Amino acid sequence: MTTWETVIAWLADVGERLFKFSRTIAAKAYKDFGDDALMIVMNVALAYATGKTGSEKKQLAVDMLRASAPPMATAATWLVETVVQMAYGEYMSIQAMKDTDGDGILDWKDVCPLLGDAGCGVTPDGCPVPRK
Ligand SMILES: [Ca+2]
Repeated sequence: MTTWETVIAWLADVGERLFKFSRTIAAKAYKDFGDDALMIVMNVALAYATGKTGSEKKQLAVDMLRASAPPMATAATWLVETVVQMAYGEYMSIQAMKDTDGDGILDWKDVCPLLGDAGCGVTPDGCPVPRK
């Protein structure tokens, strides 16, 4: 189970515990709530790569999630904030594992993140070895 799958399972469990009258519906709503949070965090990060501080982006994500979340989830402010916080953690770990050009050198240590293996291998810092 990945960290995010654990978060989603936890949310489904929160939904079930809080809303015993309709466990299945609540668990599903909370799982979707978690997925929405991750999507919102990713979209905010893409839209505001520059120009907003981390806490401004987090607040924006909290507001957007609150606006789109199921009413039973928005009742608890702490839950919206906690889920956004966890979605940020997941987003950061996805970013940390990203290899855009697929050359096996992760983006964060790839000097040429968009130039992969052009047929002659890549250097240890991720740039294509020039054709001889
Ligand atoms: Ca790479």
